Amino acid sequence: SQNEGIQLVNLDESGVDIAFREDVLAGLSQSQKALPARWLYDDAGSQLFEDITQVEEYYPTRCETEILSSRGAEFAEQIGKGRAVVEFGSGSSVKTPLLLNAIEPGAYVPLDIAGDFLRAAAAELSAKFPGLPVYPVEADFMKRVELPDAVKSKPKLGFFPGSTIGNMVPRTSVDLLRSMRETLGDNAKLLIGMDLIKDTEVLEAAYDDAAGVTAQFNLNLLRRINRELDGTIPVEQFHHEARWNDTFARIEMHAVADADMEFSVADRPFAMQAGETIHTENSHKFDVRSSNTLLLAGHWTPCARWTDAQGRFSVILAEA
Ligand code: AVI
Repeated sequence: SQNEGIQLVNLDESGVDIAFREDVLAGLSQSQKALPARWLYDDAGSQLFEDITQVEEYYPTRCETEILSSRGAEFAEQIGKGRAVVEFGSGSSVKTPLLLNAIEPGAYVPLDIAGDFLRAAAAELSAKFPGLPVYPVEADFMKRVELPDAVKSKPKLGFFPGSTIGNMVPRTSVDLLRSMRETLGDNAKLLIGMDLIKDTEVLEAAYDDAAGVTAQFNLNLLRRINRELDGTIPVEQFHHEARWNDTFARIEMHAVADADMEFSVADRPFAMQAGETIHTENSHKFDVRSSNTLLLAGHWTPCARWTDAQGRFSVILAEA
């Protein structure tokens, strides 16, 4: 029931994001209340996520960076030179130069929904790699994207780091992988980060750090609802919880109500009982078989994989 697609912003006459209001009202009306994780990333949420990547317990960014910086020679050998690197949801990625340094690409095509941000990041990257043609494309990459003519004849390498695929339920991630396959065409390769299943304590700590940064990230969504949708959610009566769901192999973030309560959002009344939760995010974790199965279902054949020294995170190369 979670809508995980990316949409262009559509505001009503009073400046309210219509999709946000619809998702929140629908999500709070379910028996298990749930909100699509994409709404976690307003300005404050995006900054809090950047902060999360720096906390000790949150290993994925550190481990993936270790792989990308130490395996350059192997990437070069497996991927080859001259490919147009198409990065999905490039954002402000600091990981991109690590890959580009290793493989001598023929062009770089960052794809992102946030146009201004995208162009600024593309300009910064152009400055670091003079001579590399950079073609930013503002697009929703959940669907097939028409790439610029200048890269059409080049073989492509899709790049999707960060285990962002893990934030989607399998049905959505399979659709995304198939769209990527269509966007990138025949002879394409895909380099994708996928976080690994590990001890529950390590996973839960990564999503519930001692400094409370992830808690703030989670509860910021409730504050955003109050601010943007005229809500009266008593945020101080919620706490953050990170739960391992072993059936679905995922960490779930929940905002747990500490007391019985009533509140309203956009003039609609809601009630929660103490202990009831709002489910705000999934972060799926993989092992070799499940990641291979997902890629194959998405029309990609895995051909190489790398993990960090502690075996916590994987970067997988697949071919069309
Ligand atoms: C963006 N994404 C890959 C993060 C993750 O690890 O699932 C989001 C996140 N949520 C809490 N901490 C980090």
